[in-house]
Amino acid sequence: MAEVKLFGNWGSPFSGRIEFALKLKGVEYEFIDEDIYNYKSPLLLKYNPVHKKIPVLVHNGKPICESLVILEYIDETWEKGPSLLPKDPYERALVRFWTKFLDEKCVPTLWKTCWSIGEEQVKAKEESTELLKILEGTLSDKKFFGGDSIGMVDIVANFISYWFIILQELAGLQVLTKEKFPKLGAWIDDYLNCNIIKENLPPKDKLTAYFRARFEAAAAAAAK
Ligand SMILES: N[C@@H](CCC(=O)N[C@@H](CS)C(=O)NCC(=O)O)C(=O)O
Repeated sequence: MAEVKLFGNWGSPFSGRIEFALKLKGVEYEFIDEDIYNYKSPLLLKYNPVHKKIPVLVHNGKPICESLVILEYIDETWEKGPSLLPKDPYERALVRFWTKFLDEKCVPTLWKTCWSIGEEQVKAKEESTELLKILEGTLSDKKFFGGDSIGMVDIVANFISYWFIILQELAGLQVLTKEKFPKLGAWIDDYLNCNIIKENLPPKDKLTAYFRARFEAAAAAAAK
């Protein structure tokens, strides 16, 4: 039987992407929870010597790194279960375009909005709003970015649906609200309501406590 291991972290949205995809496909795997910010295991460093980051999927002893690469690998390797990418080459190109947009633009800007202060935060907030407007337009009348069912873009956008909502609340921000972005708001509800997603999200209390501690540490460091 195929041996599938995921080196991840319980609270990471990047790690979550891979867990959701494996669960959607019905692939059994062993999860190795790396304490990435304190200690990186020798196996993680062996499997991802270039970036030294989670997630890493190890399939029959062979490592695959970078979540977008891993998601495509999963889709191609386990064809049973729902497809994460469409078959049509043009549609596949569009999926890659949007996942790249999410990773290169949306995730870093939304993250920065929560962790910066002053002028830097004002600018990041404005940029985040513009990026969210683009996503709102892309959703249009679709239930999911993937159409009627969850696809790779939805999974890659998971940071926005859950992690960012927790972070913006802790930061006292209201960048993404249902009033400002009704389509994204409906997408978040539908996405988080899917059983596979709901059952595999990190517990809200635990994630909130983890981020709160990081916020307090950042504030203490800034006050020094
Ligand atoms: N581009 C990577 C990003 C993964 C990533 O940022 N992982 C973080 C955890 S959320 C990590 O391992 N950080 C450890 C470090 O930066 O040393 C991907 O898509 O897989």
